Amino acid sequence: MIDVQVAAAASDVVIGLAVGVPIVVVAGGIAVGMRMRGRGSKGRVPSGEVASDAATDLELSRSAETTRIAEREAPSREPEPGPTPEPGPTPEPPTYRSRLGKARGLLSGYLGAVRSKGRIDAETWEDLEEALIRADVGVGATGVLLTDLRARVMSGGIVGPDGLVDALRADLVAMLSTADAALALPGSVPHDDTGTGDTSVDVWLFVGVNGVGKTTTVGKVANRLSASGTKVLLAAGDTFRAAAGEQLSMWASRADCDIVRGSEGGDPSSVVFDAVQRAASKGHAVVLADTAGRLHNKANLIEELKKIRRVADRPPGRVVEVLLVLDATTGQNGLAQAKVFLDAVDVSGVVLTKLDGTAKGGIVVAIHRELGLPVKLVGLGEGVDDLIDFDPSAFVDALF
Ligand SMILES: Nc1nc2c(ncn2[C@@H]2O[C@H](COP(=O)(O)OP(=O)(O)OP(=O)(O)O)[C@@H](O)[C@H]2O)c(=O)[nH]1
Ligand SMILES: [Mg+2]
Repeated sequence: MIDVQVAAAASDVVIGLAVGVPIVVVAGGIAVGMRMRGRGSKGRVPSGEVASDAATDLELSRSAETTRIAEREAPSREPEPGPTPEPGPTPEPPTYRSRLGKARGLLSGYLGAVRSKGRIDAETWEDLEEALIRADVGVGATGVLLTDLRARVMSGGIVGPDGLVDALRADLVAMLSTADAALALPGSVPHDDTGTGDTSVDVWLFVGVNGVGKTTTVGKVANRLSASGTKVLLAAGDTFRAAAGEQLSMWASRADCDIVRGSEGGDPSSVVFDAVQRAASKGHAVVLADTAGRLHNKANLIEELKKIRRVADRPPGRVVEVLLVLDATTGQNGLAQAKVFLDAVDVSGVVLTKLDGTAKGGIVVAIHRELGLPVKLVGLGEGVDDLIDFDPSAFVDALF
């Protein structure tokens, strides 16, 4: 981490010292240590870019100020046995199979009943329909799946209950494999770090209603990109809630990346604008922009998102991902919310969070079918590593 609270000179963006200082204090020695580690981590910055990473006088004075405050405050703290521990690493990497227990539990009852019969009869179809509807696959997709399966049973293409369950599994995988779920990762579009040519900065926007997991997802993505050597800058575009910037700062520390914050109630577009400018001048490959999930009314929210997107797309910025974050536990209700966002910003994909805590895993199918959007990432827990790429086969296998 280089400068946890940085803001460029634009009018209403200020350094988040008021909130940042307690973080520095709480983080104690870690904060200073990580800052130093960040300054020394040029190994992950492409060569030839050293000059662009040199701190300006203004930043140095800000950094020094932050450090001074941390040192001044330090003695007043209660003695602690050591630095505040960061959340421990996830014991084992998340897998669909290990985290989709609830969804599998729901389906396995029905599928077990189907399999245990020696034949396919009316009850078989009722069981399958109920299973898919209860898993939130949606009425439309359930109808399509069952119509296809019935036809194949009638024509003799599917024989017996086991064959039927296998065919359903294959159909689901096929249905989920149609959309392009590849992320526009930094490097997939050329980025010139020399500062002489293309200095464009990739911007990812994270949108969605409040509480779905936007900020958490930004943190997880930042951690992943940062760990793979990408220089990431976070933009705290949720200026609506006082705690939002603070929450993102914690993630910036955890992911060892920089953050630009604005003042509470400030213009989020300015925050994103400043983040892009800073990224261009400092050689960050990507800006991950958090946004507010709630404003005074829906029209405000939509207008704000449109503006953020417009501003983020202004050179040197270019919006390469607009990820709609949806909470799987809300099931079909989430789809209605989603449509509002689709109308406002050109969404490139979905991040489906909290799949670990729901039996409604089938919502993935409904998203593909009804929103016409690929699910690109899936949240399988609250930890920093609990985000994985969407994999249709692994996902469906974990349900059966
Ligand atoms: N179990 C589980 N919890 C998650 C997941 N992703 C996020 N959460 C939790 O969901 C809650 C809300 O997450 P936030 O990231 O604050 O949501 P947000 O969309 O930024 O919310 P607002 O800022 O209020 O709009 C937090 O308690 C997260 O830990 C996930 O994949 N699984
Ligand atoms: Mg948030």
